[in-house]
Amino acid sequence: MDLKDAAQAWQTDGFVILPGFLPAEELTSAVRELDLLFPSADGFHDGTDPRHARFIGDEFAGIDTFPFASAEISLVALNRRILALAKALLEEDDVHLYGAEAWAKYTGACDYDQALHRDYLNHTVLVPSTTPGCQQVEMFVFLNDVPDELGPPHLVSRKHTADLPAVPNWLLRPGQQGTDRFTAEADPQLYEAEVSGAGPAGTVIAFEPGTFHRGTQLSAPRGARYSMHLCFRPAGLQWGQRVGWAAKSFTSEWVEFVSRATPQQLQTVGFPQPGHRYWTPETLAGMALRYPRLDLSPWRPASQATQL
Ligand SMILES: O=C(O)CCC(=O)C(=O)O
Repeated sequence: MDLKDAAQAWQTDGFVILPGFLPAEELTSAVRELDLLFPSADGFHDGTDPRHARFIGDEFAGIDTFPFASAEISLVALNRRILALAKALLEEDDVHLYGAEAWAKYTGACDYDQALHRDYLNHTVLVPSTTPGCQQVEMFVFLNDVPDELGPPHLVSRKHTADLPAVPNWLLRPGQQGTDRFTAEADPQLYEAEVSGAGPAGTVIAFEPGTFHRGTQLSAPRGARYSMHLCFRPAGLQWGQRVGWAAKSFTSEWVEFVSRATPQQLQTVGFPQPGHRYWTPETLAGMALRYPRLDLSPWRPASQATQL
Protein backbone atom coordinates (compact mmCIF):
# COMPACT_ATOMS: atom_id res chain seq x y z
CA MET A 1 0.00 0.00 0.00
CA ASP A 2 1.44 3.40 -0.91
CA LEU A 3 1.13 6.46 1.33
CA LYS A 4 -1.79 7.85 -0.65
CA ASP A 5 -3.82 4.66 -0.19
CA ALA A 6 -2.78 4.54 3.48
CA ALA A 7 -4.08 8.08 3.96
CA GLN A 8 -7.34 7.17 2.25
CA ALA A 9 -7.83 4.11 4.49
CA TRP A 10 -6.92 6.14 7.58
CA GLN A 11 -9.50 8.79 6.73
CA THR A 12 -12.21 6.21 6.00
CA ASP A 13 -11.64 3.78 8.87
CA GLY A 14 -9.79 5.93 11.41
CA PHE A 15 -6.86 3.50 11.15
CA VAL A 16 -4.63 1.73 8.69
CA ILE A 17 -2.65 -1.48 9.23
CA LEU A 18 0.62 -1.62 7.27
CA PRO A 19 2.16 -5.12 7.60
CA GLY A 20 5.98 -5.04 7.58
CA PHE A 21 6.04 -1.29 6.82
CA LEU A 22 9.56 -1.03 8.28
CA PRO A 23 11.85 -3.48 6.47
CA ALA A 24 13.73 -5.94 8.69
CA GLU A 25 17.11 -4.34 7.91
CA GLU A 26 15.90 -1.00 9.33
CA LEU A 27 14.99 -2.67 12.62
CA THR A 28 18.02 -4.93 13.12
CA SER A 29 20.14 -2.50 15.17
CA ALA A 30 17.19 -1.52 17.36
CA VAL A 31 16.11 -5.12 17.99
CA ARG A 32 19.71 -5.99 18.88
CA GLU A 33 19.54 -3.37 21.66
CA LEU A 34 16.15 -4.39 23.08
CA ASP A 35 17.90 -5.94 26.07
CA LEU A 36 19.03 -2.45 27.13
CA LEU A 37 15.35 -1.81 27.91
CA PHE A 38 13.65 -5.13 28.58
CA PRO A 39 14.22 -8.79 29.50
CA SER A 40 14.19 -11.36 26.71
CA ALA A 41 11.26 -13.82 26.68
CA ASP A 42 13.46 -16.45 28.34
CA GLY A 43 14.86 -13.94 30.84
CA PHE A 44 11.35 -13.02 31.88
CA HIS A 45 9.76 -16.48 31.90
CA ASP A 46 12.70 -18.22 33.60
CA GLY A 47 12.99 -15.37 36.09
CA THR A 48 16.71 -15.15 35.32
CA ASP A 49 16.56 -11.44 34.40
CA PRO A 50 16.43 -9.42 37.63
CA ARG A 51 14.15 -6.89 35.88
CA HIS A 52 11.33 -9.44 35.42
CA ALA A 53 9.36 -8.45 38.55
CA ARG A 54 8.60 -5.01 37.11
CA PHE A 55 6.14 -6.45 34.59
CA ILE A 56 3.97 -8.47 36.98
CA GLY A 57 0.42 -7.35 37.66
CA ASP A 58 0.33 -4.04 35.75
CA GLU A 59 -0.10 -3.95 31.97
CA PHE A 60 1.39 -0.44 31.79
CA ALA A 61 4.48 -1.27 33.88
CA GLY A 62 6.22 -2.48 30.71
CA ILE A 63 6.39 1.03 29.22
CA ASP A 64 9.64 3.01 28.85
CA THR A 65 9.36 6.58 27.61
CA PHE A 66 11.50 8.44 25.05
CA PRO A 67 14.46 9.00 24.98
CA PHE A 68 15.23 5.31 25.41
CA ALA A 69 18.26 3.57 26.92
CA SER A 70 19.00 2.49 23.33
CA ALA A 71 19.65 5.34 20.87
CA GLU A 72 18.89 2.88 18.05
CA ILE A 73 15.37 2.42 19.44
CA SER A 74 14.97 6.19 19.90
CA LEU A 75 15.89 6.65 16.23
CA VAL A 76 13.23 4.13 15.10
CA ALA A 77 10.63 6.55 16.50
CA LEU A 78 11.74 9.02 13.83
CA ASN A 79 12.58 6.56 11.04
CA ARG A 80 12.21 8.29 7.67
CA ARG A 81 9.34 5.98 6.65
CA ILE A 82 7.51 6.71 9.92
CA LEU A 83 7.92 10.45 9.37
CA ALA A 84 6.73 10.19 5.76
CA LEU A 85 3.67 8.27 6.96
CA ALA A 86 2.89 10.83 9.69
CA LYS A 87 3.18 13.67 7.16
CA ALA A 88 0.97 11.90 4.62
CA LEU A 89 -1.75 11.07 7.15
CA LEU A 90 -1.74 14.50 8.78
CA GLU A 91 -1.44 16.28 5.40
CA GLU A 92 1.23 18.44 6.99
CA ASP A 93 4.93 18.79 6.28
CA ASP A 94 5.94 20.13 9.70
CA VAL A 95 5.02 17.39 12.17
CA HIS A 96 5.87 17.07 15.87
CA LEU A 97 6.48 13.92 17.88
CA TYR A 98 4.35 14.51 20.96
CA GLY A 99 4.74 11.11 22.60
CA ALA A 100 6.91 8.00 22.22
CA GLU A 101 6.96 4.83 24.27
CA ALA A 102 8.52 1.39 24.01
CA TRP A 103 6.41 -1.35 25.53
CA ALA A 104 7.20 -4.94 26.52
CA LYS A 105 4.43 -7.41 27.31
CA TYR A 106 4.92 -11.01 28.45
CA THR A 107 2.41 -13.89 28.46
CA GLY A 108 1.00 -14.34 31.95
CA ALA A 109 2.59 -11.20 33.42
CA CYS A 110 -0.83 -9.57 33.81
CA ASP A 111 -4.19 -9.06 32.15
CA TYR A 112 -3.59 -7.23 28.84
CA ASP A 113 -7.18 -7.64 27.62
CA GLN A 114 -8.72 -4.18 27.47
CA ALA A 115 -12.18 -2.78 26.84
CA LEU A 116 -12.73 -0.87 23.62
CA HIS A 117 -11.74 2.74 24.13
CA ARG A 118 -10.47 5.88 22.46
CA ASP A 119 -7.19 7.47 23.52
CA TYR A 120 -8.09 11.13 23.27
CA LEU A 121 -8.58 11.68 27.01
CA ASN A 122 -4.81 11.82 27.51
CA HIS A 123 -3.77 13.00 24.01
CA THR A 124 -5.66 16.29 23.72
CA VAL A 125 -7.27 18.79 26.03
CA LEU A 126 -10.12 19.01 23.49
CA VAL A 127 -11.91 16.23 21.57
CA PRO A 128 -10.85 14.58 18.29
CA SER A 129 -11.61 16.33 15.02
CA THR A 130 -11.98 15.01 11.47
CA THR A 131 -10.96 18.37 9.98
CA PRO A 132 -7.68 18.08 8.00
CA GLY A 133 -4.91 19.95 9.86
CA CYS A 134 -6.67 19.41 13.21
CA GLN A 135 -5.90 15.71 13.55
CA GLN A 136 -3.34 13.71 15.48
CA VAL A 137 -2.02 10.26 14.64
CA GLU A 138 -0.87 7.45 16.91
CA MET A 139 1.16 4.48 15.69
CA PHE A 140 1.89 1.05 17.10
CA VAL A 141 5.15 -0.29 15.65
CA PHE A 142 5.95 -3.98 16.16
CA LEU A 143 9.58 -4.79 16.97
CA ASN A 144 8.90 -8.54 16.80
CA ASP A 145 6.33 -10.67 14.99
CA VAL A 146 2.94 -10.21 16.65
CA PRO A 147 0.50 -12.98 15.66
CA ASP A 148 -2.91 -13.18 17.35
CA GLU A 149 -1.38 -15.18 20.23
CA LEU A 150 0.94 -12.28 21.14
CA GLY A 151 -1.75 -9.69 21.82
CA PRO A 152 -2.04 -7.41 18.78
CA PRO A 153 -4.35 -4.42 19.22
CA HIS A 154 -7.86 -4.75 17.81
CA LEU A 155 -9.49 -1.75 16.11
CA VAL A 156 -13.00 -0.82 14.99
CA SER A 157 -13.59 1.08 11.77
CA ARG A 158 -15.09 4.53 11.96
CA LYS A 159 -17.82 3.15 9.68
CA HIS A 160 -19.29 1.56 12.83
CA THR A 161 -18.54 4.37 15.29
CA ALA A 162 -18.77 7.71 13.47
CA ASP A 163 -22.12 8.49 15.09
CA LEU A 164 -21.02 7.75 18.66
CA PRO A 165 -20.79 10.82 20.89
CA ALA A 166 -17.45 11.90 22.43
CA VAL A 167 -18.56 10.53 25.82
CA PRO A 168 -18.54 7.72 26.98
CA ASN A 169 -14.96 6.89 26.08
CA TRP A 170 -14.71 3.27 27.31
CA LEU A 171 -17.22 0.79 25.93
CA LEU A 172 -17.33 -2.36 28.05
CA ARG A 173 -18.31 -5.80 26.76
CA PRO A 174 -22.08 -6.37 26.63
CA GLY A 175 -23.36 -7.17 30.13
CA GLN A 176 -20.69 -5.13 31.93
CA GLN A 177 -21.64 -1.89 33.61
CA GLY A 178 -19.71 1.38 33.67
CA THR A 179 -19.09 3.21 36.93
CA ASP A 180 -18.52 6.75 35.67
CA ARG A 181 -19.71 8.96 32.83
CA PHE A 182 -16.75 8.01 30.63
CA THR A 183 -17.60 4.28 30.76
CA ALA A 184 -20.63 2.44 29.41
CA GLU A 185 -21.75 -0.88 27.94
CA ALA A 186 -21.00 -1.36 24.23
CA ASP A 187 -23.43 -2.25 21.51
CA PRO A 188 -22.74 -6.03 21.02
CA GLN A 189 -21.98 -5.48 17.34
CA LEU A 190 -19.01 -3.27 18.15
CA TYR A 191 -16.85 -6.09 19.55
CA GLU A 192 -17.85 -8.24 16.57
CA ALA A 193 -16.64 -5.54 14.18
CA GLU A 194 -13.06 -5.54 15.53
CA VAL A 195 -10.15 -6.00 13.15
CA SER A 196 -6.94 -7.63 14.41
CA GLY A 197 -3.69 -5.72 13.92
CA ALA A 198 -1.61 -8.95 13.89
CA GLY A 199 1.44 -8.69 11.67
CA PRO A 200 5.16 -9.35 11.29
CA ALA A 201 7.95 -7.27 12.83
CA GLY A 202 7.99 -3.81 11.27
CA THR A 203 4.18 -3.64 11.05
CA VAL A 204 2.82 -0.15 11.69
CA ILE A 205 -0.76 0.43 12.80
CA ALA A 206 -1.61 4.11 12.46
CA PHE A 207 -4.80 5.33 14.09
CA GLU A 208 -6.48 8.53 15.06
CA PRO A 209 -6.96 9.13 18.83
CA GLY A 210 -10.73 9.08 18.28
CA THR A 211 -10.61 5.52 16.89
CA PHE A 212 -11.98 2.75 19.11
CA HIS A 213 -9.41 0.05 19.75
CA ARG A 214 -8.10 -2.13 22.58
CA GLY A 215 -5.18 -4.20 23.77
CA THR A 216 -5.64 -8.00 23.76
CA GLN A 217 -4.33 -10.90 25.80
CA LEU A 218 -1.02 -12.67 25.14
CA SER A 219 -1.70 -16.42 25.07
CA ALA A 220 1.42 -17.91 23.39
CA PRO A 221 3.38 -19.99 25.92
CA ARG A 222 6.51 -18.07 27.07
CA GLY A 223 5.53 -15.25 24.71
CA ALA A 224 6.85 -11.68 24.55
CA ARG A 225 5.64 -8.70 22.52
CA TYR A 226 7.92 -5.69 21.95
CA SER A 227 6.35 -2.64 20.36
CA MET A 228 6.49 1.13 20.21
CA HIS A 229 3.71 3.65 20.58
CA LEU A 230 4.37 6.89 18.69
CA CYS A 231 2.25 10.04 18.55
CA PHE A 232 2.46 12.83 15.96
CA ARG A 233 0.62 16.09 15.43
CA PRO A 234 1.01 19.07 13.13
CA ALA A 235 3.72 21.22 14.76
CA GLY A 236 1.28 24.10 15.29
CA LEU A 237 -1.47 22.01 16.90
CA GLN A 238 -1.12 23.16 20.50
CA TRP A 239 -3.95 21.21 22.10
CA GLY A 240 -2.50 17.76 21.43
CA GLN A 241 0.01 16.92 24.14
CA ARG A 242 1.44 14.09 26.20
CA VAL A 243 4.94 15.04 27.33
CA GLY A 244 7.43 17.91 26.98
CA TRP A 245 10.82 16.75 25.72
CA ALA A 246 12.76 19.38 27.68
CA ALA A 247 11.84 17.59 30.92
CA LYS A 248 14.26 14.78 30.01
CA SER A 249 16.71 16.77 27.88
CA PHE A 250 19.39 16.72 30.59
CA THR A 251 19.76 12.93 30.30
CA SER A 252 22.62 11.15 28.57
CA GLU A 253 19.99 9.23 26.53
CA TRP A 254 18.69 12.53 25.10
CA VAL A 255 22.17 13.87 24.35
CA GLU A 256 23.06 10.61 22.59
CA PHE A 257 19.86 10.74 20.55
CA VAL A 258 20.43 14.40 19.58
CA SER A 259 24.03 13.70 18.56
CA ARG A 260 22.91 10.97 16.17
CA ALA A 261 19.69 12.44 14.78
CA THR A 262 19.26 14.31 11.48
CA PRO A 263 18.07 17.94 11.39
CA GLN A 264 14.70 16.70 10.14
CA GLN A 265 14.38 14.28 13.06
CA LEU A 266 15.35 17.04 15.49
CA GLN A 267 12.76 19.34 13.96
CA THR A 268 10.08 16.83 14.97
CA VAL A 269 11.12 17.13 18.62
CA GLY A 270 11.12 20.92 18.55
CA PHE A 271 14.40 22.17 17.06
CA PRO A 272 13.69 25.27 14.92
CA GLN A 273 14.35 24.84 11.20
CA PRO A 274 17.61 26.09 9.67
CA GLY A 275 17.12 29.77 8.87
CA HIS A 276 14.83 30.38 11.86
CA ARG A 277 15.60 33.60 13.79
CA TYR A 278 16.47 31.46 16.85
CA TRP A 279 19.78 30.49 15.19
CA THR A 280 22.27 33.25 16.03
CA PRO A 281 26.01 33.16 16.80
CA GLU A 282 25.06 33.23 20.49
CA THR A 283 22.67 30.25 20.40
CA LEU A 284 24.96 28.27 18.09
CA ALA A 285 27.86 28.76 20.49
CA GLY A 286 25.67 27.62 23.38
CA MET A 287 24.44 24.59 21.46
CA ALA A 288 28.04 23.61 20.67
CA LEU A 289 28.71 23.53 24.41
CA ARG A 290 25.50 21.71 25.27
CA TYR A 291 25.80 19.12 22.48
CA PRO A 292 29.53 18.78 21.68
CA ARG A 293 28.96 15.89 19.22
CA LEU A 294 26.14 17.54 17.25
CA ASP A 295 27.18 18.81 13.81
CA LEU A 296 25.66 22.29 13.86
CA SER A 297 26.52 23.16 10.27
CA PRO A 298 22.91 22.67 9.00
CA TRP A 299 21.77 25.50 11.30
CA ARG A 300 24.68 27.90 10.66
CA PRO A 301 23.96 30.75 8.26
CA ALA A 302 26.05 30.34 5.09
CA SER A 303 28.03 33.51 5.94
CA GLN A 304 29.05 32.10 9.34
CA ALA A 305 29.85 28.67 7.94
CA THR A 306 32.44 30.13 5.57
CA GLN A 307 34.14 32.04 8.41
CA LEU A 308 34.84 28.79 10.32
O1 LIG B 1 -0.75 -2.20 23.19
C1 LIG B 1 -1.79 -2.38 22.59
O2 LIG B 1 -1.92 -3.29 21.78
C2 LIG B 1 -2.98 -1.49 22.80
C3 LIG B 1 -2.93 -0.74 24.07
C4 LIG B 1 -3.96 0.33 24.17
O3 LIG B 1 -4.80 0.49 23.34
C5 LIG B 1 -3.94 1.25 25.31
O4 LIG B 1 -3.27 0.97 26.33
O5 LIG B 1 -4.65 2.29 25.23
